[in-house]
Amino acid sequence: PRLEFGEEKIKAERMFGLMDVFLKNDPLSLQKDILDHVEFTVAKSRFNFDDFEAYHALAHSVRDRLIERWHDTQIHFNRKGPKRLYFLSLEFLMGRSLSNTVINLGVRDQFADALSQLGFEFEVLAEQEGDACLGNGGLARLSACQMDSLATLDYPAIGYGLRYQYGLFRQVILDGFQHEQPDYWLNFGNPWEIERVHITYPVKFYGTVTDEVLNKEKHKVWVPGEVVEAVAYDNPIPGYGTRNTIVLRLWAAKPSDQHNMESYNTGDYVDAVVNRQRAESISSILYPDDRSYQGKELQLKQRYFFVSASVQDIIRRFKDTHKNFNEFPEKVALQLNDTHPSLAIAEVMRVLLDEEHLGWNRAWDIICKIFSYTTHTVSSEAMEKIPVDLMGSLLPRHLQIIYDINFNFMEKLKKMIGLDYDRLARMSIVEEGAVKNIRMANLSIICCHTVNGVSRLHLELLKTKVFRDFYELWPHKFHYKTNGVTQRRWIVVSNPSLCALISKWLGTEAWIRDIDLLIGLRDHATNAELHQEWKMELCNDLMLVCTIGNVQVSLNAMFDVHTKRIHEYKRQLLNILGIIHRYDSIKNMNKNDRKKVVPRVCIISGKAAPGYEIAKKIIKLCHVVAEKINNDNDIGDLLKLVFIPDYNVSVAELVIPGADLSQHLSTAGHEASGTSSMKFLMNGCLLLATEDGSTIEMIEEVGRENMFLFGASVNDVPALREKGPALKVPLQFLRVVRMIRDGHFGLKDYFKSLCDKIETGNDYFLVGADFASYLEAQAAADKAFVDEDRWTQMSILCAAGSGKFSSDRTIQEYAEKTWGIQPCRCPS
Ligand code: 7GP
Repeated sequence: PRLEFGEEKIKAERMFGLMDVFLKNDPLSLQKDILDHVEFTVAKSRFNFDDFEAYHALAHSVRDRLIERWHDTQIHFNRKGPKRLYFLSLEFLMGRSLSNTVINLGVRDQFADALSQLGFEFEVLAEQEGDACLGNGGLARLSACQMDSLATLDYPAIGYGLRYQYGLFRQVILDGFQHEQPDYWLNFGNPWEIERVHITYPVKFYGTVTDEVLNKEKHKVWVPGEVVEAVAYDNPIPGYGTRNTIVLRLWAAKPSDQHNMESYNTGDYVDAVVNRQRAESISSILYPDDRSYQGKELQLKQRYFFVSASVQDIIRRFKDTHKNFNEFPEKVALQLNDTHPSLAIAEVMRVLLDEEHLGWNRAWDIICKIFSYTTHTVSSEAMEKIPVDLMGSLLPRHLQIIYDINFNFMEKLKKMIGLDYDRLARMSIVEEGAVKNIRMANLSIICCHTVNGVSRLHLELLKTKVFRDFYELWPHKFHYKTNGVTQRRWIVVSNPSLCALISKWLGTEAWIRDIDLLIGLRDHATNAELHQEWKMELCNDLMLVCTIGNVQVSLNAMFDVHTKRIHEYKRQLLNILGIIHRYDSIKNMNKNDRKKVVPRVCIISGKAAPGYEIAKKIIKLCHVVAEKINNDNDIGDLLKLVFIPDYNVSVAELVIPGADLSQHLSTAGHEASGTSSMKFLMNGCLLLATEDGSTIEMIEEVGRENMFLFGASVNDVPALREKGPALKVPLQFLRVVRMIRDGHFGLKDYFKSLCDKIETGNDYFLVGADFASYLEAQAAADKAFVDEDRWTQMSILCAAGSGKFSSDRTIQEYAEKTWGIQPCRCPS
């Protein structure tokens, strides 16, 4: 039975009756749909079209089904009127959509059958799709996983983001160096989005603020100097095992018709058009640096553009059904994904004050009830600061509001802590100095009811270091929700054979929605039959090998994978030094000892921010070392090193299922959580890791004995750093660094600064201090790998214990403890 529609029931039933006819999922209907789209959407003859055209027709047929469910979900939400979550993020790393969508809609096999009768293979067409890379790294992929969980768990949520025309740069490696190429991902059209030409909002910039009297009360009026139009592009996000389909609404900039009318009269017609065109640049490019905020005007413009359009949309939706803003907090929860969207605080305040005329106290009361904030870093460089001058010129009214919020806060604070000027200065939203800055983290903490960290350790660091002053003031605000990833994409889509195996042994597919069931695998952890099948499954390495290309690798090698953004704190350098050490040791072994060596294929992949010189040197070092090792016939296939260029979601989907061992080497206290480790763990890949971020919680879930842990703990780190030049590093470490310095791999001048950075006394990330313990963990991994039964059992136990790290669990915690929203399930 379909939805009930009140008075419109009859009309709606007739319409949905028609839809039913259109959107049947039997092979014949699907084929007809696909061919219709070939003929009328792609505009190719249905008798002659290639894989690429078939992909587009297929994608449109899938999209039709998405749209139907999305409409039904919207109607249902509108009828029920639940509190909604608005998830604001400047970054979403969605990757490809096709495979994930058909799986969530439950029509994968039907489409595959229909296609095969048309002479096409689903997998081949799926390869035609490019990645949507509208984000940098962990934070952005987390948003994508969370959208999947929000839809699957039936939460009434909307994601808001920016529709960048250029996603994260494509990494091209030329002679071992990273080069960045623009990712104009919309080149061939994007079948997964729906342009909403009628959903547009004006966004204002620059100008002046004046006082006006209205009904005897003074009001601020912002007269902008520039107006740009925001257009909505909707990307439906289907839940799994539910009809619910939510939306990710991305904003694109286009020139506004409201403005610049004069220039048309003065004869500057061409200039005026060129100026209009410039408006579009606001949403044109994703900033590729996840380490620091540059204080660039365009970036601030981008952020405000996104925030203003989203806030207008949210308030419009509220006002469609409500008159009184007192009810706003009962209907609206706004989640800030890091501080990037935190201008939303000042924007909502501005709308409530200047447009809705609520008065300061009422407006402030609402602000304090609706916003929550999650921070994704522990590094103070990554904390966003906006120069006051920049803010004052671009957003003059917002600067006033932020000053007012700060004034009130400072007055209150003085009463609470007295005249402790250092602490007052640290907690102020305004940072004094040569350049005055607005501290967006302070603004967020002061205005949000909840501040979340992304792992238990992260919260500890927030409390004791990063936000200590604030924690002491408001301990109740600080919480954590350990990150999670979606098992739909990271097992069901990317590792279908493991998915089938798990379902077979658990006797159900229910774990795809209810991840806690995975624990049931523990009961079979020593079962010989499962071991046999699991080992076969792990042998999927073969797939990986084929894609690695020219490097000849041994099939019984251990596939050792290290994939993530290149950062000093993530210590790819430690891995490379370890590889050099392994190479050097093998070279010095006699024939007999060499027989005992476990062959390794080391895979490294990741992008460096374009301006991050040291990270780029690490990539080059990886290539020169690979060049040397891979061409050394003397060691044959005992050791290989492969750098996979252009790491993105699709590459991750390929390597994660094939990995035996994965590395997570951050210096303890630097990785807020880490999420790739969760994907590896779910896929039964063993972890070689430091006790950092969410790894600490993994130890509790899968047991220390099933992981290879090493290195200084968070508590050790300060003392080690303090030692400076007196810090002890092992001889092997000095030896491998010396090899690089001496030009063993060439380019000794080029690598000098890299070597200097890890010299004792200089080695902030403790590569030398952790080296001995790293080698021990590697040796333990080799030893375990030889014992096949032990390794297989460990692998099964890793997957079995990975349930906690599903984003379903994370989202449910957020919903219940932070956002106060309830599931709202659309009848199917
Ligand atoms: C990352 C963190 O580095 C990572 O530890 C965490 O798992 C992930 O967020 C998701 O919470 N941070 C970013 O990607 C980032 O851009 C700058 O942080 C604010």
